[in-house]
Amino acid sequence: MNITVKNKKLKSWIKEVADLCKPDDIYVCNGSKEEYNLMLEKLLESRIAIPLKKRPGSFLFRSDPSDVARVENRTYISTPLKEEAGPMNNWIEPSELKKTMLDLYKGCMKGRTMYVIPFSMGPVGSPISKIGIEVSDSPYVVINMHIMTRVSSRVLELLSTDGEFIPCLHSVGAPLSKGQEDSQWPCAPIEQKYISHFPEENLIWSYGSGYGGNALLGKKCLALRIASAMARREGWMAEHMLILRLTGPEGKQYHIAAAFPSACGKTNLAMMQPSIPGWKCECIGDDIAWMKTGPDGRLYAINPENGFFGVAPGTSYNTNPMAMDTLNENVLFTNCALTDDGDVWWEGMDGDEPAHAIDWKGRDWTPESVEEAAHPNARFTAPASQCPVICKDWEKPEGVPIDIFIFGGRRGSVAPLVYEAYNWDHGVFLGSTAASETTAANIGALGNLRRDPFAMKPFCGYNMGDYFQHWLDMGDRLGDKAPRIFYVNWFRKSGDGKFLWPGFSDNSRVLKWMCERVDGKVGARETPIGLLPDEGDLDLSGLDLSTDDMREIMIVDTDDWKAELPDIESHFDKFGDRLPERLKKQLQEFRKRLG
Ligand code: GTP
Ligand code: SPV
Ligand code: MN
Repeated sequence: MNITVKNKKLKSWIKEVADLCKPDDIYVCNGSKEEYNLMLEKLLESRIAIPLKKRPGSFLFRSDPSDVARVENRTYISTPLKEEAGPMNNWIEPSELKKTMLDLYKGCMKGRTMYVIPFSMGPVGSPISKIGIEVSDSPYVVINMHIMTRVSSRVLELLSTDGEFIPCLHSVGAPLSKGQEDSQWPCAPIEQKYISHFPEENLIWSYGSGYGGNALLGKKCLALRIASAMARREGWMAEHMLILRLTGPEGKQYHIAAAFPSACGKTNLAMMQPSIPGWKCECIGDDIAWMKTGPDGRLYAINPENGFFGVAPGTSYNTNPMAMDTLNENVLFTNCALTDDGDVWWEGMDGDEPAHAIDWKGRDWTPESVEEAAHPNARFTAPASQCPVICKDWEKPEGVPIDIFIFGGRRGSVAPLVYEAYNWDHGVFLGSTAASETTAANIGALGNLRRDPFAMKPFCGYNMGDYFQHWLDMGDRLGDKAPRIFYVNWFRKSGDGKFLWPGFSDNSRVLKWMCERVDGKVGARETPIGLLPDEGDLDLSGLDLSTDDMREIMIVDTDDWKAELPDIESHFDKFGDRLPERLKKQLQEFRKRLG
């Protein structure tokens, strides 16, 4: 081990894990640039990292084809009682799960170095921040954690001898015997993968995957699943939300937090540059928001992350120019294609397709190839500080006051572009019944419509029925200072399968309407699902959109919504007596409004 650890709990945990996993070495990380470069050198030497000539300090990685996204069916919330994990989580009783996993962890780091990664979610030392220590046998995880979280020796100093931290144990689950050559992307087969959470102990155990949220444990595991359970106990919120600051023509600021499911538009909206004159948008975070009530009784949000782990395909100067400008240097790319001139490429990037590239599986690719060049869940890991529109206040420990909450999802039909909740309870009803088509961010079927309440289905660390109640309780506490709640769908399609709404920078038109609603400048018309913009209130100036298309985007078809009722009912039924009465009432009222 390269340094002496002072924290007692950490010291004994490191020993315990080392005795169990049997690594060849132990290295405690300090978060320095030298350390980052050292890891990269190792990864370059073993040809796991591919340097990109066109982007200084940037590298491409190719994962194993079996390890390309989160694995929701192998993700567990392990509480003593199944009831505490609730109907939307996988559950195994803690002692049973630990027994299974301890068997897997036995000797799992043989032939590898065990890295101890001290990190802070939120600025180091801020009262809202949480300290985690990830132990991992993957140098790829170390460099990604360097970007996505604040890895620093200052974290260990803060912990001192008796400070508390959240232990996050990670192994790729691929021990090496003496002389055995390592594979390009070590990982374990799917049936041995476990992404486990023990919320009552603030403990995370991950085994068998090296990809994204399965392995970068500060993100979904700590900042959402464990943090959501802490937040409920302590009266705050941990949400799968982007945070942005919108400034209107008169200089008034609005802070918006939006929850869309994975690969449904958070990064894009977070960095969006308004197409309407006079409006300015700055990014505070693109994936996770932690929110607490401030001294003035309003809700304040921080982004606990330090970087973006964003979906690459579809990212272009046309759709998300600020993301493109974030990716010029110091970026880690995973499962993108490699061009002949040493750059990355993915479907939907600007310009012509390359005539030849190496696909994410390392094979020759041409435009005639049947398969995609980049995996649909190919991602970039980039420092948030590199985003040209990162808000100057993005690291403010007290956060920013939220004016507007947006829920949404990806639906080719039924849900219109935008509507506003009648009140907080109705907003919670909209969040709790949100439905979205599944994406490549999880290994599983694509394009299946499912209920993904508050975009938290894969990320809520306790019974989702209690989570609904927590939202209602927060509303009660915030009273008239509660943010206004809206619902959006950027993804409605025409009969011929094309997106009706231009989206991206034109989503600013929808945000503008929301701000004008907040300021009481515009009215709205009542419909069974909520309040829709009055004719002419949505700013469509300069937009090339036919009246027919616009009408179709806004249609609220009562029959379509009536047809949703049985599914909403069976969704709610799953929660039994954990479903708040106030949501039952909302459903009754919805049914009544539908007639
Ligand atoms: P996670 O990182 O998985 O949590 O996802 P995210 O919510 O940040 O998703 P992201 O912004 O990366 O969007 C994923 C996909 O949605 C990309 O293919 C985008 O091009 C597409 N997308 C985002 N915004 C819009 C939009 O306004 N209209 C349309 N049609 N597509 C969009
Ligand atoms: C998501 O799937 O919502 C992500 C990517 O943000 S991952 O970090 O892999 O969870
Ligand atoms: Mn996400």
